[in-house]
Amino acid sequence: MRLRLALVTLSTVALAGAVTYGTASGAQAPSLSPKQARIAAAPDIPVADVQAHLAQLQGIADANGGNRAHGRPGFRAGLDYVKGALDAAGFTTQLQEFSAGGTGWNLIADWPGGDENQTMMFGGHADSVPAGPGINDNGSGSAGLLEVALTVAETHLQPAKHLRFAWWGAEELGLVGSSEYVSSLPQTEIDKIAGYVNFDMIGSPNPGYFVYSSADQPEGSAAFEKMLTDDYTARGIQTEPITVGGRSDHAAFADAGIPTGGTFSGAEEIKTDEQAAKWGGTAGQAFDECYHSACDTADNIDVPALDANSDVLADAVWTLSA
Ligand code: DPN
Ligand code: CA
Ligand code: ZN
Repeated sequence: MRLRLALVTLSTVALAGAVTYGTASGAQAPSLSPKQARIAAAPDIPVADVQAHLAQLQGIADANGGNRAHGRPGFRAGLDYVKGALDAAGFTTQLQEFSAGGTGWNLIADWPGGDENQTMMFGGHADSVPAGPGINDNGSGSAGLLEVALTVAETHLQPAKHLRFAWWGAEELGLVGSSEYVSSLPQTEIDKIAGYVNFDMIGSPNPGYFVYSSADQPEGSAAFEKMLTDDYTARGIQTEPITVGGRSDHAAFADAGIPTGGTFSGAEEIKTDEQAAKWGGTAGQAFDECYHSACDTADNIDVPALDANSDVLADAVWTLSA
């Protein structure tokens, strides 16, 4: 990990050097567009590190009856894996307990520092459905968030805003954990949250690249939509806006008047011919044929999609907390 980050730093320095001074041989340096330069500011997350977390979550499901569902032992075991890694890295973590036909927990992780009156939050749900291990839904978002949080720690990021990550419980029961969290906050705390960006299903095996639309959201969300969309564009990936509405954990934040955004690689919907033309994959097939099924296992992941989406997640954290 240390070696990997040293390399990231070196390549960033080399890139920055190339912009200013050209290469050592005196050849004309490739010039970076402002967007490309901004991407270079956030670390490239090695997808193998995200996959390693997914392998852990798969093993935890295997050892706990095949799932990580609310009210089942695999849920808490998966959350404890995430918490243990964050605690070791220097995050301040809390488990928020709630009950919903069984005990559930949210995991909240604060990165010390930054202006707490302007707190940027990033999160996704940590529970699976009872039918399977939930590796794409939502091991993918959980693992991407974890690896980006660990990279914040490794790089000793000192953002201007305060950074808070969240792994929600009982999303699959109807957004229970994230709703509990938002309703537990007094208005004075709500007012300190500058925004919330959600990552739910970011490695779909027949992927699409969707950015949460700001069309039906409060003022401020449009900036997140633009930041995320521009980031994919700079990577050569076309996106589509999507109205997620009440289908994921940003909803309680949006309802409380907090700007929200997110990315999504598709669930049970069918990929159209037009979408397959721009994204590859198989038209006429679901973005995730194993959605909410026993086959949502470690191999139910498109690795390039998980990689791009994890890198966009990192860039969102770096850019929106700056
Ligand atoms: N909320 C997701 C689930 O856990 O089933 C599905 C989903 C995510 C749908 C994002 C739309 C957008
Ligand atoms: Ca990467
Ligand atoms: Zn789900």
